[in-house]
Amino acid sequence: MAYPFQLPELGYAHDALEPHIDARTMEIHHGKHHAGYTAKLNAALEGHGSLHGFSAEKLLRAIHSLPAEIRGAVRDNGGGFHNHALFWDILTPGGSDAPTGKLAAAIDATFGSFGTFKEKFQGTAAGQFGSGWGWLCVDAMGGLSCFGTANQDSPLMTGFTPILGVDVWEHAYYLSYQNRRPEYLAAFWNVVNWDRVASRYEAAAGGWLTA
Ligand code: MN3
Repeated sequence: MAYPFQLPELGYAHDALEPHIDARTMEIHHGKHHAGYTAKLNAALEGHGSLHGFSAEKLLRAIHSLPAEIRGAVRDNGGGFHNHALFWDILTPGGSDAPTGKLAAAIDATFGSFGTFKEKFQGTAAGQFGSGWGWLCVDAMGGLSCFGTANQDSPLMTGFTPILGVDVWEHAYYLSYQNRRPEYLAAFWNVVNWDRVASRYEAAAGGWLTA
């Protein structure tokens, strides 16, 4: 997808992730917040025809090479566009408890166990000060890395490919959880689509996978 970017479909109903993520939050988050990032990304790119053929991923990977006058807007709104598209994609009602296959093996090899990984991911997301995201990413050599970013900063801007992300802006959880971010993060695991995360892992790790 390239300019003009369009708000991606959710792929499930607003209330499909209840009780873990409530319908009203999903309506506002997708229909207002994500739509807003999409519109502002398009507005930033409108007068820059030479960039209209590029995907959001490519624009974010090339952030330091973009014209200075739109770099901030693409960082914020391109990041917001791409981060949320990933987020909806890796959520599903009735997700499985844990990954299988190559991703499961890589998580065990990197973090020691799936349980240890969950603790690290959840701790990273809980500890992200202010608004931001918690991520599991593939690095440039196919390895796994877990870290947070502030605001809408995308891991793509620093050479990482995000495969699992959790939005920790208050707009993502405040209606149901208020200030109880750890409860939201604990509930998040119930709606992760591990098949999609695994697909993203295998696509990103690509040639580095030997198994
Ligand atoms: Mn959000």
